[in-house]
Amino acid sequence: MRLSADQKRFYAENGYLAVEGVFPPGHVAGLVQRFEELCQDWQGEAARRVGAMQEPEVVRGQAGVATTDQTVRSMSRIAAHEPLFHAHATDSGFVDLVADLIGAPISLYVDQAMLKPPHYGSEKPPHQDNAYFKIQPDDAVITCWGALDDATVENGCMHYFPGSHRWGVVEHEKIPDTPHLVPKGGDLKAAVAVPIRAGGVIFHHGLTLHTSPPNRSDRWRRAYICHYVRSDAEMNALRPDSPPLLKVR
Ligand SMILES: O=C(O)CCC(=O)C(=O)O
Repeated sequence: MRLSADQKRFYAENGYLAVEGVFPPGHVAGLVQRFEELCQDWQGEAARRVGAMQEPEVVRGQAGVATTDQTVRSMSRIAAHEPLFHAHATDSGFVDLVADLIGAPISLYVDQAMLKPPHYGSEKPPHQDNAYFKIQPDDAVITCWGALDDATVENGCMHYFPGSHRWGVVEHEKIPDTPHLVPKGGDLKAAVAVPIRAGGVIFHHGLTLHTSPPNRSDRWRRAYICHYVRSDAEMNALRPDSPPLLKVR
């Protein structure tokens, strides 16, 4: 599969592009099963290696439920430890689509899972990824948001601010007592919901503002997210002692 001229134009104009059916159902089922195993043993060694974190409100005792396998919120740097996720991040058909949008050579900058549990999945406040990554040029970084469940408005699908990748880096401020950065001021009501089925991927530019609402439904909304960078870019937030990035093309 390669992207059409229309798809590339849509990405250039809007700063995001949803592509259905990038990964087959068997691949998605394998990732979901492994996430379920990691969540079941969320305090175990394998889950610790991939930085399994619980929903903050549940941890703070504000949700009225205990921390369980049903309240795990996120994991990070999974491809380095888990073969199925490594296979996803390096899949050549998938990387072809990334190359269509940012060119090559390409490395995996970082990968993460955002697992919005039923009922307790929290909002992801609006932000630009490159406000964190500080990669130059800005268009050398792309986020590939892989849906592992059908993502809908009800279970907290991604929402984008079309064209915001042309606004430059918007000044962000920290939400007190959280790791989140959010834009200072601005009209944040203009976001467009982008539902997508399991197996689809949403590609977004490093400067596109995005957010996702809470999951109040009784279904999971799990995503495996790969952030790629063109290997010749300047990576200003990488620590000097960071391990070498995984080259994917
Ligand atoms: O999965 C979400 O709800 C947020 C994901 C996100 O912020 C990202 O992919 O950069």
